[in-house]
Amino acid sequence: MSPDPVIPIPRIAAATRVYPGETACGDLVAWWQEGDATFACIVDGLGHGPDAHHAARSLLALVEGQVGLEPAQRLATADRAMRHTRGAAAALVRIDPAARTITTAAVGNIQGALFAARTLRFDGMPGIVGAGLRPLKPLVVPFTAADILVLWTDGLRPVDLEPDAARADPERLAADLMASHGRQSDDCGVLCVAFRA
Ligand SMILES: [Mn+2]
Repeated sequence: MSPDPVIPIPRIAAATRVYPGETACGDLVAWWQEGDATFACIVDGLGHGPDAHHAARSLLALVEGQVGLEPAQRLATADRAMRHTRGAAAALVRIDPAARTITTAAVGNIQGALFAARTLRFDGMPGIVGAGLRPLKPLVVPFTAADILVLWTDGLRPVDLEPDAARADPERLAADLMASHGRQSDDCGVLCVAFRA
């Protein structure tokens, strides 16, 4: 079987929801392009409210500012720069469409899964970004255009997807997962990546 010559284009969408009664959300998401690679990050500032939001904002600014470095290196740098914040759980992924690989690094109570022919789940390594990390082990995962990547904070119950979910529009999927899996007891965040052109 020859590889599909069409380079998949990541399509990303996310949903966040603030803890009832708070105005600042501690769960944040971001994604951006660096050359041919797409980066995506989901972060859960510890607790909720303005201090959680501040920690999450700090992490996003730090990881976006380290062009050329691997996801694991970026989280390690963020860890050292965030000691004055209350800290955060986070997952940072780099998607390389031509190589069809996802490089992930995750710390703390963040979960991710690549829903593929065989679902691959990855949890955050124990720890908190900002509280001192042990060396992070990056994970490189191959993907196909039919797969879907979902990252979520502990504001959502564990996500499982039907095989045909990959056909869904990621925006719709993120909104549906928020509605079906989001807890009322925390900030919530979910990020979905589809690869079908
Ligand atoms: Mn949380």
